[in-house]
Amino acid sequence: MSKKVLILGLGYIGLPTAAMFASHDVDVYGVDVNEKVVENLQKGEIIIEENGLPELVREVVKTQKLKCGTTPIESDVYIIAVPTPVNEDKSAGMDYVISATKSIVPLLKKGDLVVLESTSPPRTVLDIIVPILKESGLDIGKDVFVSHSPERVLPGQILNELVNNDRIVGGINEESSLKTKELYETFVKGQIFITDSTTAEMCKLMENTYRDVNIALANELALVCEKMGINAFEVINLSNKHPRVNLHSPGPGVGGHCIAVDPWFIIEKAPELTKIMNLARITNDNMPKHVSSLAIDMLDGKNNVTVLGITYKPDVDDMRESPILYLIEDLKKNGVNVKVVDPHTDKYNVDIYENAKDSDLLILAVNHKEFESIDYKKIYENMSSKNILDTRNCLDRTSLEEIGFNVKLIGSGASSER
Ligand code: SAJ
Repeated sequence: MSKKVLILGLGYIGLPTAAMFASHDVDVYGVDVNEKVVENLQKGEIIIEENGLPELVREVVKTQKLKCGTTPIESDVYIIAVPTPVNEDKSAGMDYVISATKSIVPLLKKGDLVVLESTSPPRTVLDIIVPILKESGLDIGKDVFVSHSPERVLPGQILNELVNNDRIVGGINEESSLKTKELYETFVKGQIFITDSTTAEMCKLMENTYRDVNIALANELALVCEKMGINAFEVINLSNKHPRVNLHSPGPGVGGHCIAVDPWFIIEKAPELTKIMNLARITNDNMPKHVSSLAIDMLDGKNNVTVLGITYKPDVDDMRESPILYLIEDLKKNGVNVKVVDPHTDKYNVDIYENAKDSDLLILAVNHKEFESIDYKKIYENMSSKNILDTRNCLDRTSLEEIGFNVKLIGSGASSER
């Protein structure tokens, strides 16, 4: 493609997208307000962990297909991939989207395409983006084309999913959609489906809400199974043998920048109509507190805990909205001493055996691959009390009990010591 592409926001989505276009022979200019991100990138270095991304970025910076800076320059295509956080009052934080859009207004010319990738409440393109772009004096829809094409990639699998996932494109008119489809055909091998911008916005939100509500259902089941003295994971495994059932997994809560956030963007638009979504959010947000109370029961008056994993899910370095942060906060509030081990973070990349020493309880909070090779016999010898709480159903209970541990699995009946 001969068109130049400018990407605003070089984070978890913007940077891989920029690198992907650049590796397909497109001239890409990345913009980020964070000078450190830009300085590093100019040297071909990145500060986020994502499979295959460092190599790809190094290559496209070297070939000069990807350049970057802190302010936008004239381009043909502008892709907005800035964060849309949720505010304290659960409303969508649209400030970054607004300032990114404003920053390109003086640069717009006839024939340009503007694509919003950031996950946004329904009608953002129509009610926020288009009115700002109109300040350019150009005819939006005729001179300048506008679409929403939400990112749908799974952190940890971003490069693969950017190429292979199906993609939704929602333009403000057909021409906008077609131009956006053509843009992403540069690297997307999945199907590209065309719709209007508000439908595209709602699709993205519903995908993550579907997952949130289903995880809440699994978490609720876990609480019931704990009460009934049966194992929720066994119930789920057997129930999922039904051809039309796909129960999700209970856990210590829902983290990350997407699933724990996106349902609020729908709820905000129709609070009176979104009771299930709202309740799912509350159920999932309560899980860290529940895990904390299970831990406190197991501690039985003792107070040294070692938490394994602090990121929001396995094998990523992202701690945003991680439920484990809330778990730790609640434990500390209850006077518990907490040590954390997490090989994916700089701060907690510490020796597991050293940090489990004198501990009264080990909480397996995130099932990182690195934890699969833990020598529990070695840990057992140095712990003060021999308790393990598994929040992910990833430990072999029988072999731990053979070593002598008292094991408790979230969503199941009593621990080994009945
Ligand atoms: N989790 C559970 N139980 C489950 C599944 C997940 O407790 O059965 C927890 C995880 O531990 C984690 C959280 O939910 O804390 C979310 O993890 P995830 O792997 O389900 O999803 P994300 O947030 O990493 O990525 C999601 C993806 N959306 C869907 O799968 C519908 C991804 O495709 C989106 O692009 C991304 O959100 C996004 O950016 O919106």
